Amino acid sequence: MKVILVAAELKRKRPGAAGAASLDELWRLAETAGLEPVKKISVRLQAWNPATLIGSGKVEEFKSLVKEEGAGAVIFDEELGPAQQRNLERALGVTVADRPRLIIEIFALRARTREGKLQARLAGYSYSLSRVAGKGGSMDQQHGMIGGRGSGEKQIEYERRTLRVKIAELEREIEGIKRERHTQRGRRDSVPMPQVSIVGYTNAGKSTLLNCLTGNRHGIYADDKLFATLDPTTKRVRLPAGGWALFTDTVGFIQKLPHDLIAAFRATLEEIRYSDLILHVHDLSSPEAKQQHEAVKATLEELGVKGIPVINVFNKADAVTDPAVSAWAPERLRPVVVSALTGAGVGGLLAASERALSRRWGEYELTVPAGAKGLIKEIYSACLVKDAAYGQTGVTLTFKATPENYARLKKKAAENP
Ligand SMILES: Nc1nc2c(ncn2[C@@H]2O[C@H](COP(=O)(O)OP(=O)(O)OP(=O)(O)O)[C@@H](O)[C@H]2O)c(=O)[nH]1
Ligand SMILES: [Mg+2]
Repeated sequence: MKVILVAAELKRKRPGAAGAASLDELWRLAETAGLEPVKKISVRLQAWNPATLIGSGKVEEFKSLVKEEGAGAVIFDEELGPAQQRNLERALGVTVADRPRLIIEIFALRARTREGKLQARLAGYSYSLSRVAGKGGSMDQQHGMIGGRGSGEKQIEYERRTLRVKIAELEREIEGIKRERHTQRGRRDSVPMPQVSIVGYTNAGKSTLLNCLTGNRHGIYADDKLFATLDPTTKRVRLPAGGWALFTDTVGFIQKLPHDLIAAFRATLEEIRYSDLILHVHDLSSPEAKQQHEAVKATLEELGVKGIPVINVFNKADAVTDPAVSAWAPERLRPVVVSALTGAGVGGLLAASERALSRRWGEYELTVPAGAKGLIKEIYSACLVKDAAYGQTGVTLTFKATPENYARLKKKAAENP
């Protein structure tokens, strides 16, 4: 299906490269969703139109453009309010969507595992729920006289309730899978290994980097596509001194990542919070590296990731031809420059990872009531337990763990009198 892409910004904002880059990204997103973008348009507005985002003159222009191009949909880079979306659809006579909808669509198309599929569906329902909720006012205005005010509201209430039930079901199912994964992991790793999360902007080269680290170039699917990876993969990687660590490659981030998606993928993304080290992979060859860096940091913050050491990896060094492009790798980020494609610098990255990890695991002691079976199990699965002594007050466990993990468990123990 042919689609027209639109980015709108206010006139009083200085025109920046950011808007154009965002529109180019929207183009790639549309292609990823299997659509055929035919035109991209930037409009500069005096003010936002609450009914249609863009003014009525622009709406008319787009209407003829849609006909001319034979487009089946118009996609906006900005998030549209539910009423705006419907008004635009009515005026243009074709499907109107926004960036969040498109990204959610891509996730639904690309998810492979059961968990990934469930999470994508959950995001879709949450998105729809926010739309139905917003539908209320204008529906009544539109149909209040014909169907009677009451029936419109009943219909909305029914839709809302159905969505809520579906959302609750999906959340339960996802929670179940997450628990299963935790027990499986507990069983598998009798000696827990340090966990390293590979995060970064979509297409930065995370999967390629993990393939390079494991020495298996084709182990994980890597492709020049946005959101090539949706389901996390964990691989064991040998560190220079001979120990092992678990590296997890996961879904990439993007600017304006829909909140519904972040919420839906929380189960997957939460794992990042428990990692001992984060490798933040950047595409050094991208002129957008700086904006991408900020977008990833904001998403990590939204996920509640803090206090975990980060190594800023600047990838695709081999593809940097213009030195001005690579100028953005500020010293304060202590960049580790690599090429996952050629392997250059990857040995140094492993050594740096090892150094960061070795600073991380301390030895701790915690006394928990002998009856707190769940907590004891958790300590065994998340930490390296060296000793367990049964006494009057409970079990005293001596274990190695990260400070965050210890703080988390200590808090749980305190809540578990
Ligand atoms: N030139 C060059 N290309 C690279 C390098 N690393 C990755 N690529 C290419 O960049 C594209 C994206 O790589 P992926 O590893 O799939 O990126 P990703 O970060 O996993 O992307 P998503 O899973 O989509 O978020 C692929 O075409 C890779 O071949 C590199 O060091 N140099
Ligand atoms: Mg990937």
